[in-house]
Amino acid sequence: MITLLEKYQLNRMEQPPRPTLIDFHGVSMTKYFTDNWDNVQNFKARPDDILIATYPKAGTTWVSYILDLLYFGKTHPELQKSTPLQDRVPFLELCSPLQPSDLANKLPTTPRLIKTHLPVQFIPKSFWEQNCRIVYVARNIKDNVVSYYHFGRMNSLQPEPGDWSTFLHDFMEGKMVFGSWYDHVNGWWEKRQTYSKLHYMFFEDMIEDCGREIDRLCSFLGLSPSAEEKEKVTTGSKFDNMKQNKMANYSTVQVMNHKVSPFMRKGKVGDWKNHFTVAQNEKLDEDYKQKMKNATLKFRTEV
Ligand code: PPS
Repeated sequence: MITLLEKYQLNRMEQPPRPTLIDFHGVSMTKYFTDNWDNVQNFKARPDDILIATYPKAGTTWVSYILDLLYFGKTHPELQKSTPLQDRVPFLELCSPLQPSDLANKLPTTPRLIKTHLPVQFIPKSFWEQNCRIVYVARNIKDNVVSYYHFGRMNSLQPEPGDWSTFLHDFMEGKMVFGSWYDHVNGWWEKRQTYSKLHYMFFEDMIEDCGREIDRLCSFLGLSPSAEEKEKVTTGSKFDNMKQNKMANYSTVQVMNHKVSPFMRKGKVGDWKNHFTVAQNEKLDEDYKQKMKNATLKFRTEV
């Protein structure tokens, strides 16, 4: 049987209808991330799997590409030229013909790098049982919501974003795919206290000094790239280079309309200042104070 999305893919002029949000065990989701739930929950992680976890738009692609270069840049340079990043780093919970089925088990390389946006309580238990390494990337709320808004505009697998002020309101309410930003970043932060193989990193730190963050990643992963290899990773993963790189910029994904907003959009800290009104900024600061009250987790909205 042909699915709706396949039908729309056959006709490249059309896009699938926008999904609507559903309440899934208390978290807003869409069917594209829940339809395959039993398989997701039964996913068989391997001890050397590396999970890259983020709230959407926090720097998943950047860190995925860095890890891909670190692990396979030297051994499989041909893959980076021929295979889009989204096919080299499977999206754990994505259920759509955009991703070949059982992609993680068909990867030609190990360790497997696997991407997820799931909140910590939804992670399949095999990742914990196998004591897998997990890299979590978090981004300050203001730039995160701006990036998510533009992503909603350009990606027809996302619910209709509405206008900016509606989107911001919904975001504060947690009415977003993958739920509340607050719950996500805090949930993973708390997990870090009890699960030692979790490396929690920040988009802003990467912008400030990507080389330093790559060193920290390598030390977490037990990697020791040569100076030349590290230079290749640092250069290859620069925003402008990734933006030009068809294998890393999502230009091959049909449901994304890069003319509306490119996937590799700005890649900055502080773009929120071009979007928030003074009143919106005050409202978000107030919301933040309420919801992050006891958190030791600190973000920077400027670098
Ligand atoms: S997704 O769809 O959730 O996987 O998106 P994600 O990759 O997490 O986030 C996309 C944002 O990350 C920016 N990005 C980068 N910034 C700086 N340097 C590099 N190399 C880089 N790669 C991706 C990307 O531009 C999106 O942020 P915005 O603010 O929208 O530009």
